Amino acid sequence: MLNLVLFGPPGAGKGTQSEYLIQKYHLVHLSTGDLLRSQIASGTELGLRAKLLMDQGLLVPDEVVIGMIESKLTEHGESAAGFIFDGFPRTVKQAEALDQLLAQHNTGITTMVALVVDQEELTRRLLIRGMSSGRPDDQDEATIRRRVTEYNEKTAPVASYYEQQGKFAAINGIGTIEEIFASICQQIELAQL
Ligand code: B4P
Repeated sequence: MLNLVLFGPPGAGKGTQSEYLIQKYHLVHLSTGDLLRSQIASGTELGLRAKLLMDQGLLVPDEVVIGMIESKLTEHGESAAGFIFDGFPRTVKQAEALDQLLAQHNTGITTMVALVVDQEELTRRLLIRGMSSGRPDDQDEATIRRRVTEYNEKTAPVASYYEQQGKFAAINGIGTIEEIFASICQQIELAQL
């Protein structure tokens, strides 16, 4: 099984690259951002609570996202060729929970690939997306800054968690989508040797 964590700050290109990776490796795409937005669109209680936090650029509580991932892993079970985790884990607690969940399915993370993009470029990308996506968290610089602060404080330590396990690679997230995709594939192939 190939289980990939795609990592990086908001707007680094995780969702964009996931679309290419699922085509090539036939992985199940698990994006906690997409799962939460679908709860919001359905008007569930979970979605309403998550929206209050997401619109402010804050992370949703660990138990909520871990619960969503747990049910998706159960749903796809052993039938999947592997999973691409996009936007998850975003805290060390989520990373520990993911290891435990995957162990229950007799598997584990193959590698984490981190997309490195500077804050100026992130802000530029998110503001451009905000003009057409209608996503409230992409609309203004203050909210984007809060998302980057959340990332630096709570999410960045997740990289060390995988580094200590020897499962971490950082690549340049600036360039064409094709160039970045090629670098990610190279890292996946190295991890599978
Ligand atoms: P996410 O949905 O995960 O969103 P993201 O970090 O904004 O996006 P991503 O990195 O995927 O960027 P994309 O490819 O779209 O999270 C949203 C919110 O949900 C969080 O703030 C949090 O509140 C909540 N949440 C989600 N998961 C959670 C968790 N595990 N725990 C707690 N809370 C959680 O790219 C962005 C833009 O850049 C696009 O417009 C794209 O076209 C452009 N782009 C991509 N690659 C490019 C390139 N190479 N060059 C130029 N532009 C590029």
